Amino acid sequence: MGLSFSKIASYFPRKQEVRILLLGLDAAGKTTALYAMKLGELVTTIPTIGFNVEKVEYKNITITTWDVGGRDKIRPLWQHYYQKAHAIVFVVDSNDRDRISEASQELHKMVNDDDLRNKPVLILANKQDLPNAMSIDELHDKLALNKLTGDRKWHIQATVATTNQGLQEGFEWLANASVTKNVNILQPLIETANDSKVMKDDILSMVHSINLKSILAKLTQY
Ligand code: G3D
Ligand code: MG
Repeated sequence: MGLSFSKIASYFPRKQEVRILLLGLDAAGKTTALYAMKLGELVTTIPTIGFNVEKVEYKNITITTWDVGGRDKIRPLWQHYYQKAHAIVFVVDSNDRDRISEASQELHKMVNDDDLRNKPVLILANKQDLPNAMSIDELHDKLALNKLTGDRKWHIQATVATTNQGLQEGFEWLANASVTKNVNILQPLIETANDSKVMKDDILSMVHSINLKSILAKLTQY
């Protein structure tokens, strides 16, 4: 079943800012998923520090994506996005048995981060069209999803991003999970577009000075 972004937008309450992080190892299918959803313009920012952030905005919804894994030095830069996120989508290449444990480690590092605690997590078990793809049951095991406990809402959804299958179901779940009870998620964001431009300029200028400490100090202000 296909999914259009206007449909995704209709799942969420109007006028409420919704920020979704779409993360996963490289080649999991994140960019493909964003295109499959027929989003607006995909904007890539901050390429100079090897931290490629792709972002799409549609009405009140922003989806931001980057590749996770390796490169511990740039992790602190993610924190800003973590703090502001309402929900997380973690994309897994179901066919990549060699890197499934790395994907699992990244997933758990992410969900255990204080800034993401209790935010809903949708796991997209992507590339289900490939004959050797791991099943949902196998992924449940390999990704140690039984460790996602507590108040957190999570869901694993089989997808084929290239043919836009499963994305609608996944995002429907996410929208439902995002609009009930959790006060953080319902809290409207006060930030303006101007704020994010100031932040971007700040990051770029800090990056040019290549001083990770000052970057960290500055990021905590947002
Ligand atoms: P990323 O943004 O997470 O790094 P991409 O991943 O979206 O760039 O996808 C990486 C490769 O996986 C792409 O192939 C893409 O076409 C493919 N891919 C994404 N989703 C699926 C899927 O559901 N099934 C299959 N079979 N392939 C998928 P290329 O060849 O362009 O590198
Ligand atoms: Mg990509």
